[in-house]
Amino acid sequence: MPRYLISAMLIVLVFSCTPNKETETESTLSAQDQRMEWWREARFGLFIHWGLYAQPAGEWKGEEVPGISEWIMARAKIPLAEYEQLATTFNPVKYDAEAWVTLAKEAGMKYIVITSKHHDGFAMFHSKASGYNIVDATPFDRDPLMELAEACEKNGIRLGFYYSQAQDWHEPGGTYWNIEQGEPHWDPSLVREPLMNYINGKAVPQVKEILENYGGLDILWWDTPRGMTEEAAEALQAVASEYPDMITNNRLYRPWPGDFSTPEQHVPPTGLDYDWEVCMTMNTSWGFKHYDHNWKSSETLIRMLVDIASKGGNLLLNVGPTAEGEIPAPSIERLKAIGTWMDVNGESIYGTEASPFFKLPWGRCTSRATGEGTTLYLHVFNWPDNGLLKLPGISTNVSSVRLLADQAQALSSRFEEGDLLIELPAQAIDPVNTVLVVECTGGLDVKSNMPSLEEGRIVLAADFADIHNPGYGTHAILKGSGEDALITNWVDSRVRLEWMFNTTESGTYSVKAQVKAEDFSKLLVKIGEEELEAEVHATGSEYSEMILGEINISETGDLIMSIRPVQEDWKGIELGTLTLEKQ
Ligand code: H79
Repeated sequence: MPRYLISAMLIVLVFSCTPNKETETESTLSAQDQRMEWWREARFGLFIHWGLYAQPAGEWKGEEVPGISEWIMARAKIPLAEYEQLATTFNPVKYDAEAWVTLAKEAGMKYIVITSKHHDGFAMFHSKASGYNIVDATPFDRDPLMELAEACEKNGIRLGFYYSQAQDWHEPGGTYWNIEQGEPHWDPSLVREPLMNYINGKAVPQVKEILENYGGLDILWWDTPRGMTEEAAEALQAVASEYPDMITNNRLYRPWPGDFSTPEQHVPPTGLDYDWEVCMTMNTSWGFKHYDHNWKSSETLIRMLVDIASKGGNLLLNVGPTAEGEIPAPSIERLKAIGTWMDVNGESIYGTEASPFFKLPWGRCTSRATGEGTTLYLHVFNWPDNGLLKLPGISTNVSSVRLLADQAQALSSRFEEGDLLIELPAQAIDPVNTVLVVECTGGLDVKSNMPSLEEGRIVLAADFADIHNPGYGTHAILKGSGEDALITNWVDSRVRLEWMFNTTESGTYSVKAQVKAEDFSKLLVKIGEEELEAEVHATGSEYSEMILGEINISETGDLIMSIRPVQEDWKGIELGTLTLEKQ
């Protein structure tokens, strides 16, 4: 593709990232909208990381290799010739494509994305372009991706292939993690060649193969544009462009629009303007790692899917099958639990749109436009003790409120001071997430409940914080709600908190916090460019209200305040409500 076309695509990206849709050309918008239609409806897919790395499974020569298992070749600096030996024994005889696809389908997933070639360079499909592939280089005389494509076709599941287009640790022209820093490849026997040798000799031919031979892919999932050039991106995009119905992600090059963006291992705090898909592991590694037992609970995963849907995104949830070809039992258990929930509640996920509310302390909301108005699905994570569920700042006509799991039961509701109050049964039907269906007729007007300046104060409750926990590490936990909400277990110094708030007045504000600390700690409060380093002294076992200091807010409007530990002075604290007080 010529350079000017790439530039034109980037311009389209810039425009399509802005809410002003009128700036897009109609044809661009409708072609993209058309191919994205099923994906936006689907909301939930299965990511599969499967390759030679499943065999060492995080261990090399008796040593545990830290990090994600598919990176073992780079992390343990394994020479090519040694890593290649894995192929000679890779024989996943227990592989059953139909079983994998059925498992995904029963979990409520609508699509699957599988690694056709990861950074290690080994193709999990039959490739004429490189003999380093599962059919030609292993005793397993089958093409597992062909079998998967057939099972997907049979079961009505959409299929995508992941292809690591830049990093290929096996090729003289492929890139690797530190190539941009000028570091050599760890294996000196790999005599370097230009990137384009690899792109033209392997990546382009293999991408052609996967697009031609597997019945037409629904998604092509690029990864890590490390060391990519515009020329390389153009060559690969030219192949992808032959398939206008296929969706691609934003990782071909940087910056690159693709059809959707790809937050990895974290859920963005609010919705994004562009289509987006969170990719997430169930434990910590993507590829199978035999001693990675850090499993997220089914409850966490169900709520994560709902959280993402409430912000208008998709979830691509990962499994890492073993070298024998089996999906690990803890993953199966979780997929089944999600499936049980989706069987009853899928309607509140598929094809829904983002929540019209800023935040709901008791859970999340997804919505759907109907002929008569809007259906709101209220996902109640925390069942209120007083039996009343408050939907804040809403004005509409409510024609009915029902439990999604038990439609026969109509619930009473009333408006009070601009809020909708719903009378709930004494107990949640599902302690993880009980869904209510609120049918609204006519218009729907929601007044934002974003914390804002009132009578000189902005109150930032702990349950309005976005907790940014590290992918690997101890996670801070929110307990309680409203005035009683607390952030507990904030011991990892990489955890940071963020609040969105609105102010109509710039100037100096004092920052007050309810804190419990057993030891001295330091933290950094930041709003815009302004920073405040604050000391927290030991409070003993009780909470106490303390003034952290003063901070200048130079702008008005919607702003973000973040709090992060000062790494060297962090013993851990618990945090209740924060208040900004105009001086
Ligand atoms: O396929 C999965 C990851 O292998 C891949 N993307 C997802 C979907 C990915 N490749 N690179 N990254 C993600 C960025 C993370 C790189 C790291 Fe590292 C790997 C950080 C820690 C381990 C490289 C190796 C840098 C430090 C060690």
